[in-house]
Order: sequence, then structure tokens, then C-alpha cells
Amino acid sequence: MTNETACVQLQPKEYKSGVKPVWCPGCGDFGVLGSITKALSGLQIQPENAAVISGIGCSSRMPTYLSTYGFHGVHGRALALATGLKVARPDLTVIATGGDGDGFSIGGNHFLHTCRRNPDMTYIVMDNQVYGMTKGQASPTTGPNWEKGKLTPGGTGINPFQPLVIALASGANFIARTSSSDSNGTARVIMDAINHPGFSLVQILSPCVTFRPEQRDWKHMLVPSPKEPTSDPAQAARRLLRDHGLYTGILYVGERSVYQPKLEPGISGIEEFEEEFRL
Ligand SMILES: Cc1ncc(C[n+]2csc(CCOP(=O)(O)OP(=O)(O)O)c2C)c(N)n1
Ligand code: SF4
Repeated sequence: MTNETACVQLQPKEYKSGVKPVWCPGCGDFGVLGSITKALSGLQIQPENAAVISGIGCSSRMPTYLSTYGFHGVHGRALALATGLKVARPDLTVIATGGDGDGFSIGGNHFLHTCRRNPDMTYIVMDNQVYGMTKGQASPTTGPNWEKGKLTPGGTGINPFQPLVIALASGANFIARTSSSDSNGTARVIMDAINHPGFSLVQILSPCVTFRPEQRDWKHMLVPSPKEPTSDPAQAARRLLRDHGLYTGILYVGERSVYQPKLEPGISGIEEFEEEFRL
């Protein structure tokens, strides 16, 4: 690399693939795309050194819109794919992205065990408390009284899943909540999440303007956490259980050691790997 190329700073727009997003006008996921590109630019991670992995959903389209490596996988399996990639290629910056349905319903079990395993990656969940892509069913984070769900006209009647408390109890090493309307603040949190060793969860409240138009009001309801981030899990749990899901910022910064098993020296190429599984 010449001195000239070494000094070139990649701008946020250079992390975009050029594919035009098909999200509805006003969808919060546009803001998240902007924040991810700002974070990658802020850290000057070369696109070829990053991989963004997702499942299925409107939010899971994210890898398509980025110039990094990407994999738009199957529903609920982003974290399994991302963990495998990180173990095989620890040099890469691995980011998983998706929605509350993808991550906490069909992918719920992977979520628990990825927190427990603690691989060095960042998980960005665009939480809109609904299944957007399949046209408006209740998700695990939907409140009990939301009556417009296509399959739950009287409301679900059950309390929502609390992803941040569950992540904490399961072993996640960095926990934050942000709003898609705060583009620069979210970018800063994503940079810290990437830099922090271990499994980092960033819940981004990202309105589904089509099926939950009332979520446009989130930008007036969310407030920065009045407390500094804690590394005490018991204190973090108390705070997360009492904040009604409305405090933003970095809420927990843990100190666990990272999961990075040694690669099996006996398997060097795909042929040998296939041979192991031949029937
Ligand atoms: C195995 C399987 N089951 C169900 C579906 C249908 N499906 C596609 S996306 C989705 C939910 C997406 O919701 P969420 O992850 O919250 O993302 P959003 O669209 O709201 O961004 C479902 C149930 C599927 N594609 N595959
Ligand atoms: S349906 Fe909702 S989540 Fe999906 S693109 Fe439209 S506004 Fe966004």
C-alpha cells in the first residue's frame, strides 16, 4: 500500500452497496443503515474486513445494502452463521443484524446461547415490536394490549419478552439501547459495541411506520439513561427491569472472556471436511 492510499479515509457512503432499499418511506431501518455506515467509517474498517450476517425480515435485508461481505441467511439463524464465521475467521469484524421476530422468536434459542457463548461480535436488533415483513403480526416484544395485530385482534394478553434483561442473564458482555432517529448517537454506540470484546447487543428501537405508525412518537419518549454504564450485572439487572424500555445509551459493559476455540488443525480444506461427513 502506498502512503497515498493509506491516508484515504472511507466515507460512510462508501459502505453502501448502491442497491436501493425497498423499505417503506419513513421506516426506521433507513436510520440504522446510516448509523452502521457511519460506525464502519468512524472505525475505518475496510469493507473486505467486515461481514454483516442476517436472517429474514425487513430489517434482515441490511447486508444487501452494505458494501461489506454479507450473508442474508434463513429466518432466525443469523447468530449461528455469524458465530461460525467468527470462529473460522477471527480477523473479521462480524456484525449480525435483524428484527425482534427473527432474533427473539424463531431465533430465540440461538440468542440465549450466543449470549452464553460470548463470541466477539456485535448483534444489532432493529426492534419494532412487530413482524413487519409478514404484514403486522405480534412479535415477542409486542405489548399485551396492542389490538391491531393480524392474528391477535384482542391483544396478545401476555407480557413482552425483555431482550436486554435476558441477554444480561444469559451472559452478553455489552448491552445498549438506542433510537433509529438518533443517527450519530447510534453510530457511536455501534462503534463502542464493535470495540468491546465479546458479544455486544445493541437494541435499536426502529419504528415500523406501516404497521405501528404510533411508534413515530418514540423519538419524543426515549431519554438518555441518567446513569453511567455499569459493569455490575446485579445493578444492571435492577436498572433494566425498572427503565420501562425507554432509557437509551450503553447500559452494561461486562468483563467476560471471549469465546474463540482453537481451529481444528486436522481440517484444512473443504474437501477434507466433506470427506468427514461422506455417507
Ligand atoms: C422458517 C420461516 N418461518 C416464517 C417465515 C416468515 N417470516 C418472514 S419474516 C418474519 C418475521 C419478521 O419479523 P422481524 O424479525 O421482527 O422483522 P421486521 O420485518 O419487522 O423487520 C416471518 C415470520 C420465514 N420466512 N421462514
Ligand atoms: S413493513 Fe414496517 S419494518 Fe417493513 S419496511 Fe415497512 S415500515 Fe419498515
